[in-house]
Amino acid sequence: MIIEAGQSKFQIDLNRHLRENNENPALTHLICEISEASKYIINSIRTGDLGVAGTSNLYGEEQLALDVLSDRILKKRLIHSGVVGKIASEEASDVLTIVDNAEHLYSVAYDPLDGSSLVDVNLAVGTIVSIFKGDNIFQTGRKQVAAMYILYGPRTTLIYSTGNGVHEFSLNQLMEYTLVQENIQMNTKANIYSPGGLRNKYTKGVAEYVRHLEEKGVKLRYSGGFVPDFNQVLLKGKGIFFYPHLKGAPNGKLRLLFELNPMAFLIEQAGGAASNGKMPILDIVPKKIDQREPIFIGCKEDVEKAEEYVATED
Ligand code: AFP
Repeated sequence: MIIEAGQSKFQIDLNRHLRENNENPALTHLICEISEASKYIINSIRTGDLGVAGTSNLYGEEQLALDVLSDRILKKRLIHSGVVGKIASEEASDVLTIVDNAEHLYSVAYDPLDGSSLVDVNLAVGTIVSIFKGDNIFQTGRKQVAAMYILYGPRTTLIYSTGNGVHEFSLNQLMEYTLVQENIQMNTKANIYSPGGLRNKYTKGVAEYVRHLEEKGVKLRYSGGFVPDFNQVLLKGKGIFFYPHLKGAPNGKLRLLFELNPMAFLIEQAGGAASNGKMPILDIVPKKIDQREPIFIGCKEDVEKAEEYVATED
């Protein structure tokens, strides 16, 4: 990245960062359009109706008005971007085709407001986006050309990667995303862990893994929001998040297309790892839009250790 004399790198906005890293102009436009949509989502969170929308998504979860509103905001931006051929939203049951035979365009899978049930208790939530080239949204996560998330917390921050490192931006008072740090890298070992799911539903291997972490003095940090919990693991660089397979729920809770693929892309770009307990998340071939997978994501050594404990269950 070229920094003009006297120019602090921290005044670099998202668009300029993408351009100066010679990203594809259409992909740059798409990522910037998503960042623009996030500003309207912020507004709906800060001022929106927290009431229930009355509809439900394909998981049978009642859609909060904010889920529906955020989905509408993002979908509209993607449809009018001119560079998107297919859309899959965590809030919809089918893939939406905008342009037929769109090999030259992008396909986008997204969770418009992950953790929306936390908004009414004022906890942090986020938007998660996965981007593929072409019109096949059921490719393995390793084929993503970009992944990003926006975290609506005390600060609004945006993290993206196009396969050339992981970079963090913060929204300033002028509503511009300006660079905070580049090429975020994970450490090898965790000192925090973020365990999802009911503990009394943990299988033997996972329960023993938790005991192993606690005996190492690893501290528990869990908010119930995947985006803030993952962001803490990534930015502290010393953590592991897991929402494992459970007794009665062998695939865990989190969705492969909308939550796990983008975060797995980011963590591997940052030198970490993401596994379903048996194989890398990014190598899983999606079979259906609402596919769930167990997830262990964070420091490479801790993910490998989790796989060892899970293997004892076979
Ligand atoms: P919602 O989007 O339905 O609020 O679920 C959020 C989430 O999928 C993810 O953000 C959290 O990591 C996970 O649920 C928390 O699940 P538990 O409430 O079972 O811990």
